[in-house]
Amino acid sequence: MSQSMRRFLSRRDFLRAGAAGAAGLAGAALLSQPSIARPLAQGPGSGHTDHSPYAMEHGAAGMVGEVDNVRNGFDPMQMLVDWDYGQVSTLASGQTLREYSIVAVDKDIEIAPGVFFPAWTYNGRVPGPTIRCTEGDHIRIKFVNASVHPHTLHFHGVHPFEMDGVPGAGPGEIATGQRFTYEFDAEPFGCHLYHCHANPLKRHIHKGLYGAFIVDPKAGRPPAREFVMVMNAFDTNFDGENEVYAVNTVGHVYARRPIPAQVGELIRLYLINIVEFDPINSFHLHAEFFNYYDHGTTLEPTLRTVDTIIQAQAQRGILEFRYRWPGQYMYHAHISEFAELGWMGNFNIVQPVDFPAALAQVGMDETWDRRSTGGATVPWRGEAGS
Ligand SMILES: [Cu+2]
Repeated sequence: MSQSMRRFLSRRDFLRAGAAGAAGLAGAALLSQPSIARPLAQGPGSGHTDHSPYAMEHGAAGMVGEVDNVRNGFDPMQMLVDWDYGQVSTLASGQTLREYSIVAVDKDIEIAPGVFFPAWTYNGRVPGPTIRCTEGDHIRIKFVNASVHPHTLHFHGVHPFEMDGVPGAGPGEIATGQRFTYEFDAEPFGCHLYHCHANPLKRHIHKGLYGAFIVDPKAGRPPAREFVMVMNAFDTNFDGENEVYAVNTVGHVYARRPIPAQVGELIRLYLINIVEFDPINSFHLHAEFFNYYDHGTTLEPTLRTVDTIIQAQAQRGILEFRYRWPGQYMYHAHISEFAELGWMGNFNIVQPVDFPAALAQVGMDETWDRRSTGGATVPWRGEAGS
């Protein structure tokens, strides 16, 4: 039995391990990796500085230990803002060309402290790179399959049949060691995704082969602090149910490392649901309401002034909101079990003067700040002060 096999835990074990589900997750981590175990959140004055107010107040939502981002090769804090613009050049026609490289590789990743998952990945990370471009750009993705299974790249967007990345279309499934270049013009603008479409589809998706595909409108969107959040989940024992739920893979990561933002500024989330096995996921924001753009394909909200939305599998959209007062505001799936099993986080809303400290608290710096506020491929050309 491999080391990661021994660490597999059933959903029932997670829930049984503690009275509260999240305590169960912590308990599971405790059992699986005692060397990193330490007590659950002990409240203010305990000497622990990395627990969110939620953990301190409720005493149950923290997880024990830390996921090793270096070993994983990716950090969910960075994933919020690390847009991949590709290699940019201009075609003879004047059209912008963006060239991307995606390699499918099999890799064990740590999805909660001490809990490992034998993932299939794009570029060694789950989710794969966040591909970002402008409506009308020509997109060229050089795909190499270095995994032991056949895979594809299927984009949600408009493209010719042979670029659809499904069995029977164009090259169909790309075998181990083979390569194919997908190319098409990026449309429509919106918050989209890509994923593997090899058979069996459910398996290829839940193993980790998916990523965000953001197409900016030609006239841009109003300036905002932007984050990409891919809601995902992991079936660690392959029983057809998920044991860990998350945004950007690591359970409860943003509860432990609250996402910094400033009072009054526009916050824009590109939210995507790629959870398998559970038909519905949701997002609930605390203490504020947001406007929602379903699929991101409109410039006017499709829902106004809501604090909860649901997304079916592969559904996605854009959320926009501002916080009026400083504080640590929670957001989570309003499916309580998902929240307890990892899908819960916090924004750390601070005054501008306190922002550098809020960044430092989660190990981020001005580069992260610039990526979060300057991610768009085109400047906003509309009215100011939206
Ligand atoms: Cu696949």
